[in-house]
Amino acid sequence: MSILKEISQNLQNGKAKVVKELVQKAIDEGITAEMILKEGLLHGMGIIGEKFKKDEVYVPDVLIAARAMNAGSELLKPLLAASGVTATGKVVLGTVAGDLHDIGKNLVRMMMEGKGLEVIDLGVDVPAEKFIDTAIKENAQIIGCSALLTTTMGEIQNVINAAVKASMRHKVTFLIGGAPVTDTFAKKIGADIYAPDAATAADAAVKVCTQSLA
Ligand code: B1M
Repeated sequence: MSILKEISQNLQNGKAKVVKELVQKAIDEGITAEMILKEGLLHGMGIIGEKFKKDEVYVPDVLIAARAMNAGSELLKPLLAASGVTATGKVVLGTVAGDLHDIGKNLVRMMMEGKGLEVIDLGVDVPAEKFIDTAIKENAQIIGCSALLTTTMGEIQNVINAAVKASMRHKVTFLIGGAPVTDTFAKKIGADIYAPDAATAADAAVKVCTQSLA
């Protein structure tokens, strides 16, 4: 079995320690961080997602797989960070209220930090007001909202509404993403940018921060 397949398999089995060791081994063998992420970690997470949908695995199985995913991706952080691009800017990032999914958000943070941006990560289940209060206090250029559930994606609209209420909507760019989120949805709720993946989110954030400096 190839090392990437082994990473995927052990992630599905929730073996965080083994996943970490295998990720380190793959790095030492010269496999790129992008490949380890896509064909090892995300591949395994995708299979877990499919099984979860079909009721073949349950919440605890998904949770331990998620832990293994986070353990493995932490090792990739410095490598994904070595992008050569250095930007300045501040992003307030979080998963919206009612939503506990953080793997995608963590990848967005890693990619943004890799490009030199300062990311204030508010974590998961973040109330709308917390996004706004933090963005005001930190003078952030971007508010990034992640949502993974069809039942929580509407919360992004509440964050935008809270920005309008606080008379600071014009001061920030809303960058949004997450599996159920689409460009059409972003336009409908008045968000500025929809990014389908972490790399696109980081590139878009750099563009916004570069423009706001000019
Ligand atoms: Co959840 N869950 N989950 N879950 N879970 C999904 C999302 C689901 C699709 C599974 C399924 O049924 N197939 C389904 C949602 C259905 C729907 O709403 N349509 C679901 C459900 C139903 C639930 C619960 C309700 C289950 C229950 O309790 N009965 C529950 C809800 C809890 C809550 O949040 N209140 C629940 C719980 C959980 C766990 C806690 C067990 C765990 C999360 C652990 C954690 O995150 N620490 C979990 C997981 C892991 C998943 C799946 C399997 C994997 C999600 C993931 O991490 N994917 C997921 C199934 C799936 O997606 N295939 C599922 C990998 C990650 C890299 O992708 O987050 O999409 P993703 O991020 C992508 C892009 O979306 C984008 O970039 C990333 C890629 O580069 N992106 C952004 C994300 N955020 C962005 C922000 C941006 C820009 C881009 O800008 C700011």
